[in-house]
Amino acid sequence: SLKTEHVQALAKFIEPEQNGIKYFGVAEGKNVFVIQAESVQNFVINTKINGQEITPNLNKLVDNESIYFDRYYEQIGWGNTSDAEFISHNGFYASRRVFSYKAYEGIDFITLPINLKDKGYNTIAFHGNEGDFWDREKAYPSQGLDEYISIEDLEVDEELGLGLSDQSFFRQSMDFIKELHQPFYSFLITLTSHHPFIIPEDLKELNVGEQYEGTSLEDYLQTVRYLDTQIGEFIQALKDENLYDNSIIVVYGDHKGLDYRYAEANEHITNLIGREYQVQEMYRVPFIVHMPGSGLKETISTVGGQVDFYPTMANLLGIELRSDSVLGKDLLNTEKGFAAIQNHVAQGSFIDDNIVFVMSEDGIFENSDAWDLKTGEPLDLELAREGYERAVAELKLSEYILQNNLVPLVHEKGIKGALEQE
Ligand code: GP9
Repeated sequence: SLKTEHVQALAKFIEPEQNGIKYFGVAEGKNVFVIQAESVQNFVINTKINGQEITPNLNKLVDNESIYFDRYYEQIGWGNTSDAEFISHNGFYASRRVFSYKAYEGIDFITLPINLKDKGYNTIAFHGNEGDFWDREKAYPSQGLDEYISIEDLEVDEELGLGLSDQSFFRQSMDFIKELHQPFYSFLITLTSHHPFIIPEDLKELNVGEQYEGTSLEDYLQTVRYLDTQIGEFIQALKDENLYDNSIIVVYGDHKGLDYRYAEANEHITNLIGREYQVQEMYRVPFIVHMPGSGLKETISTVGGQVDFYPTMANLLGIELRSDSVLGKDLLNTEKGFAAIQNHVAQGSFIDDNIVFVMSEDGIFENSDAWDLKTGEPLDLELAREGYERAVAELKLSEYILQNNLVPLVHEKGIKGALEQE
């Protein structure tokens, strides 16, 4: 049966229960700010253009009492930004049929915000676009996000790109935040750095130099820099409101901004970063957990993806989560890295600590490509077979669990236990 097939496929990949959890509860009881940063890719971190840092504020975060995951990958499907939210909060993959909030409407979830509510947190989400975009308004209550402040609740005093400017967005969000009962979980989805990356001249802070002037890379970097400035100001506002010391600030990129298959952008990014801009770099987004007062500063280079957000955050926030109740892993306590990459056409692409594998669009393994993660050299496809099988198994299993409304049972019994009982 399909179920037996899932259980068998999974048994091959499931990792043993961990003993001794590193960093468990180090951020317990703190207010949590999660900033889902529109289109922010990892290559901007600690990179300079024409002598200037692209993201001085994010660089400062990385450098100061943060855990920085520098091999972290987007795993979105059709639902772009909203899938990034879904995967991160649930520890399951995006639907392959339609955006996840729609595909999985009406089922029972257990999410990071729900766990935090059980610990007495208030939960709230903010976004400077229409409330019903991506069905967020409808989906958020079952995701454990009790309050949702969208553009209808804010004063539209400065429009940029798809909606309210990030500057106005962060400033107005603070008016709500300072009234919240603590502790709280506050999820902020930014917008200005959305494709096609257009902001007025007077908001452009970078002088990219002749080489990049007027290119799509310049457009992209100007909006990323703009967002970086707003994040810097938001952190300053947290300090001014005496919220900084008892909070953690988490930033991650939702998905790529510039496609590596776009020759012009590829050439410019390759020049900028000094190595070839390829598929692995395109999917790579930053994940930074800044914990003031923790004394912790670490870069974790285990390969992971957005599906790992929930178990990793649960660990830091002192939430007991069975390691076999989600498809993600706690990246602070995982030896072997793995990230299944969703793409719209064929399942099976993945990145692990050694291999980048991109499944051919025709769905035929033999027509696919594999490279060495570190050197970029082509690899014998057979080396990628096990990872490919794991990626397919995880994605199918995720869909099976969600479609059959098994999340609560899976949290109670573990994936294997739940499927055996079902
Ligand atoms: C829309 C915003 C951007 O509200 O989240 O969506 P995207 O097109 O990136 O999915």
